[in-house]
Amino acid sequence: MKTKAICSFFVLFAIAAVMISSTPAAFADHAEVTIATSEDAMSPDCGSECYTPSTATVDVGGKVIFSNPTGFHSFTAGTVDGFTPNPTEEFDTGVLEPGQSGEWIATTVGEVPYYCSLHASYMFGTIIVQEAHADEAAEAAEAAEAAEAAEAAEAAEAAEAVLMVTITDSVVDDGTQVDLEFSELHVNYEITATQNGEEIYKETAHSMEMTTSHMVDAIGSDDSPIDIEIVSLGIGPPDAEADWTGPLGSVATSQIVPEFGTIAMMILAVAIISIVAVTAKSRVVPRF
Ligand SMILES: [Cu+2]
Repeated sequence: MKTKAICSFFVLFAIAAVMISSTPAAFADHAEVTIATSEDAMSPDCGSECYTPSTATVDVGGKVIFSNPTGFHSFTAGTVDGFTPNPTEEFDTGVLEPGQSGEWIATTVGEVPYYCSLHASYMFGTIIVQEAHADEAAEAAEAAEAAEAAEAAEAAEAAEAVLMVTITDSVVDDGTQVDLEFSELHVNYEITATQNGEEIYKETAHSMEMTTSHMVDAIGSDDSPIDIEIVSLGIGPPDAEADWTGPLGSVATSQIVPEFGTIAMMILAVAIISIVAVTAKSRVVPRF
């Protein structure tokens, strides 16, 4: 019963969402537009809105209705040069009596100015004829552009991906177990252990999981700590080097000293290196 109620709520929600999302498209259409003469258009008092709206938009193939509720006016396509009317003949309703109307089907994209033949000195309007669904096309283009921008931002973010490694160690028998925890899966990396300026361990590895371990055959001491360095080679399957992504370069270094005991000691979680910063080896790393 409860499930049913929840389901019907979601159905209602979905219907509402569809209605909301389809509404702008419906408003964006200009299949038909009505232009009316203003009530006070018998004198220049009507100002810029002698025809209402004075600028109307219609799709190619759309219908313009010329409405004349009061007074005597015409809708005559053309311009007026001083006192000389220049009709262009797209349409001319002739003088309409109060309550009469006319109509015109737009056929060509463009702007059609018009005037009233009785009040040519002050009564003007413009009809903008546009491709059908021009608004929707513009909207779609805008949406596509936004999507593209989001994608680019995502790509940029991926390029700046951060790879972090936590190095933990513990003394096991007469060696040191170095545990690594990566912030990403499938990290290809090189691990190097150095003691007394001597490289005692070096391996290139791939971490199938977030965590992985290495056994170093030495124990660090105050006098001769072990330095661990992890260098990222890229993230991806081990046999597809060309597709590797992510940060390259030194990701983390740490120094293993024994006085904190043999139990796991979190030494370091450091280094944030973007692809660009391959020179990250010179990065300052906190030492313990
Ligand atoms: Cu008029």
